[in-house]
Amino acid sequence: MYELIRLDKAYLWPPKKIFIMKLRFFLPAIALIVVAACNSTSDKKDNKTDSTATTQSHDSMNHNMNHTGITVPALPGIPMGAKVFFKNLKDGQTITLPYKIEMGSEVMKVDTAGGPVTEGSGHHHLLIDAEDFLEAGTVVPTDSAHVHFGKGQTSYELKGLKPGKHKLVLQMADALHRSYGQGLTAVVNITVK
Ligand SMILES: [Cu+2]
Repeated sequence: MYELIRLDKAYLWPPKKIFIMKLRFFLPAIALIVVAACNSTSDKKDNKTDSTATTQSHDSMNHNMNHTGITVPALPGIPMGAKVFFKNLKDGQTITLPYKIEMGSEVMKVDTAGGPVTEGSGHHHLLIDAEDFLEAGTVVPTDSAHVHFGKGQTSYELKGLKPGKHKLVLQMADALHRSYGQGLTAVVNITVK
């Protein structure tokens, strides 16, 4: 018995072994720190996502959307030949306000917002001096530069723009106000007299 303990002590005693033992405790400690750091980073990411989600659901509320957050259908693809266009606005046109803009579409059916997400249907949005298009899947913001036509409107009386050059973009989105992307946009640069 005594021999065994002695052997054991002898085995552990050389400083080399102690160093290895220290290392064995030290490494998990480093691993823990790394893990903790990673977690705090992903926490920050989560917070960011959460705040976006809150903004989106706030937008949703503005549009009387019955968004439960449980099942979100995928954004439908754009059918062949589908397009949107300004019926009575051409690039470079000069207009006098108020001006009744007519919004057209081919293949895509114009529907109300908030209903079921249906392929080949959506509603118009007018982007005033804003983006050229909104990435597919991006929820169209609700502000003075982003007008939703969630009741399925196909015309809009444009007014309140200062004289000068302006960019108007027609952007179609699905029932959940998610942009169909650049494929369903029309851009005109106009001058207001
Ligand atoms: Cu919308």
